[in-house]
Amino acid sequence: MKIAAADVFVSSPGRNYVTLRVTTDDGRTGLGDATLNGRELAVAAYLREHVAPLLIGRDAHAIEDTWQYLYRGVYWRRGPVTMAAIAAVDTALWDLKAKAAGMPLYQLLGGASRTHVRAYGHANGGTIEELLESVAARVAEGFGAVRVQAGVAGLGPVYGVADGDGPYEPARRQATPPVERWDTRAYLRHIPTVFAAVRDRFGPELDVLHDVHHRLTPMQAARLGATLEEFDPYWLEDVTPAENQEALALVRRHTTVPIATGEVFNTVLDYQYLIRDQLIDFARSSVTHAGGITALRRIFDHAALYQIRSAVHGPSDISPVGFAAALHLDLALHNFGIQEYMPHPAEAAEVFHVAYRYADGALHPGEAPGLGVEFDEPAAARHPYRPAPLPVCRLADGTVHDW
Ligand code: GCO
Ligand code: MG
Repeated sequence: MKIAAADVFVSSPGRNYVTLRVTTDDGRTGLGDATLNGRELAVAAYLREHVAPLLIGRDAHAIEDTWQYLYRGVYWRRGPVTMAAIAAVDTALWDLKAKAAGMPLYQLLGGASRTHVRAYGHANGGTIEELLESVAARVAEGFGAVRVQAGVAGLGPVYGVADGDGPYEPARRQATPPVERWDTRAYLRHIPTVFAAVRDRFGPELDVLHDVHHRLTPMQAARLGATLEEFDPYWLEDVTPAENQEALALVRRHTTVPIATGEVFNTVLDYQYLIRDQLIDFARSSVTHAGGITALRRIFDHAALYQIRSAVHGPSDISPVGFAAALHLDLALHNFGIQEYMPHPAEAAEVFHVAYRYADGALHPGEAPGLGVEFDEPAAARHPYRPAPLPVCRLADGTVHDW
């Protein structure tokens, strides 16, 4: 099974996706996701110009060797662009190997450790009342775990809150990044009232998650955690900027609130102290951004030594290919925690035909061989790439803040 072609597609069915399709000399195809939200064309060029030519003629079964060749072999290691490109190749090769074996991918990863993959849904609202309606909608869909994000009075659109009736989508189809306003003190005053209202309406059993999106200092995060403990959050996510692992040691000293992080990490080394020093409870990297199935499995195996569980990043900017890969891993891992589930835009279903399914707060990758995703090339061509940057955040005096 030698690699005969590696084609890169950038399509925009509702939002942008970068898809790698590897074809073998015996006519099989494998898919990988290389979507890097707002920087899609950089990964597409990396794959087309620097990776695809090296793949031709290689043994498609040699997954580990190909991973090491693309990681160690280039000298310039790590980084979101490189690791998304490696992830796409790795995922496509796992898809091919599982198809050649005639099995769903989770079987090659050790088989199912559970009957289904528990998921959390997103709820948001410009006001607390709107948020409560949104939580009620997720609960009606069967979710027992819901992420809650609410607007802060006076700030206008903020991270996690939908603009209009549709689902929340941070990237905007416009030439330059939209600007959002931020005020940490207003947020810190507001968020306990959000948790109080959600607990008051939905009781103690609902698992309530919240994403801080990297905006606080360690001491602000520590105080927030301590304040929210009485509402028993399932986790607080990304409380401080991701570059400084030691920040979470300060947070940990002051609160027992569970901490989740990792969606912007791209290697196990980004977790080096977080895992060893037990500073987190959930590791949130994705197949797409952390170097593929091979590398993410290693991160979670390392985390398992310290009772840290998986919580794979699953926003709409992970394509159905990357999302299916996550579900196979989720089903097989012993230390699975929970899976984020944010449905894709409706048009994505024209391009990606998926075997995975959602029901009653849970997902299953399905029994189709490989990942269980088919890519429709003509449909993708009907949805050409459109630039869509992520927002930037500014304080009242114009200072750029962490987004
Ligand atoms: C999440 C994330 C996303 C990111 C998005 C950026 O928890 O799902 O924070 O909503 O903002 O992936 O591209
Ligand atoms: Mg997040």
